[in-house]
Amino acid sequence: MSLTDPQLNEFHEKGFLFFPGRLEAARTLELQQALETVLERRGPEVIREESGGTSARLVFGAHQYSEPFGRLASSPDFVSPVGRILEDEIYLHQSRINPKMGMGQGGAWTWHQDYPPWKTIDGMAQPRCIVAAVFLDACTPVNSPLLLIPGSHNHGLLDSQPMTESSRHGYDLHAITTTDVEQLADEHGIEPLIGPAGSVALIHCNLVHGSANNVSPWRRAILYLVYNAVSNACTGTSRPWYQNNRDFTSLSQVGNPE
Ligand SMILES: O=C(O)CCC(=O)C(=O)O
Repeated sequence: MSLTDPQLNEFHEKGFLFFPGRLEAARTLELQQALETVLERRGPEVIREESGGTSARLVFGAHQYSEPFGRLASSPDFVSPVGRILEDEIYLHQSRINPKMGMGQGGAWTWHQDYPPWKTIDGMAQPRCIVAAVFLDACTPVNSPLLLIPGSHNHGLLDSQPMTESSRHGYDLHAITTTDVEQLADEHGIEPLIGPAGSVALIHCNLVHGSANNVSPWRRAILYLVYNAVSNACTGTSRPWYQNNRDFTSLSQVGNPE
């Protein structure tokens, strides 16, 4: 997947690019099958929903213990466009899957930017980081698609409050203020990411986003691959491997695993 100059301009203007149905059907199916095993996983890398019950809210690090996810994460399909946007060698800072189970089990995500915990906890100096969102299920208007505020990344790092309950559960979500959300949404609008399983979005780490809880009967799983520029490698060491990968080897040197 190589990017054209107009796509590059669109990324800088909107803070994301969306490629509906980007992965081949066979690869999407392989990931969906691998997801079933990943969701069985027990361990600190699996963060449960705060509402109680057993549903996973996030499963970190699948690229390390599930071969199809590992192969995808170092695929040139991601390494090439992300490297072009960041104009640098890149490595994978983190991967996480949000299965967003149906019937209200998959909880809401308040409006936030992804960068604050990486900056404040992991020591990521600059927001030179791109999140590749890979749809493992179809995202429709009814199963709580990811909502983005286009152009919000150009407002820089916004004031935010760490949500203590989330921190306790290992995921440090920094909620931005209602005033900022209202102003940004009035200025730029809100776009839902809707598309079939296998769709891919490349998202700037300062883009404001969120989602409602999934009251539909259908799961809405998305894999998030977080790529950082090698020259921006994190200096913090407090978080474990599955949240702050310390291997900064450039993915272009890992070779083509396809
Ligand atoms: O998948 C979602 O609904 C939201 C997830 C999210 O915002 C995140 O992981 O930062």
